[in-house]
Amino acid sequence: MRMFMATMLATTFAATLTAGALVSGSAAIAQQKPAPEGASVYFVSPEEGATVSSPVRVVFGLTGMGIAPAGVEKAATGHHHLIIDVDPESLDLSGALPADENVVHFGGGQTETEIDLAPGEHTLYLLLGDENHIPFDPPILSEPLTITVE
Ligand SMILES: [Cu+2]
Repeated sequence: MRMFMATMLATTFAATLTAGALVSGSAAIAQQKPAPEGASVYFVSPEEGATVSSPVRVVFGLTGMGIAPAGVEKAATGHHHLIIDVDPESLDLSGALPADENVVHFGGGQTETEIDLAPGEHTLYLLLGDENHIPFDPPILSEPLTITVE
């Protein structure tokens, strides 16, 4: 009888843990986290208005927070997203960001990249997302960076 009770308890405990993991791992019901005070993202390079050649090396800056890879839950951390030639206001910032040619995720925690861009003018933004790729509230979004690719 004693054995049986112990087994029951262990089973219940394991089931609770599994349910908890499912809940915290689901982006569908995850919500925006409040943005830590003073956190901001910015471009270290290239400079605003720069004329560059493709591939373009882009270096990301972040103050007031830390970087953590996607899937790793840690307070006051996130990962970078590079928004290319779309208005961030046109994206749904209340849920997980899409991944396409206009919204590039750096879920490995990268702080720089090289991107191929066609000749002409391009506008880039940096947008920080949490471990579920959801922007913070309010969004931690850079100023637009306008560059010309020759
Ligand atoms: Cu992401």
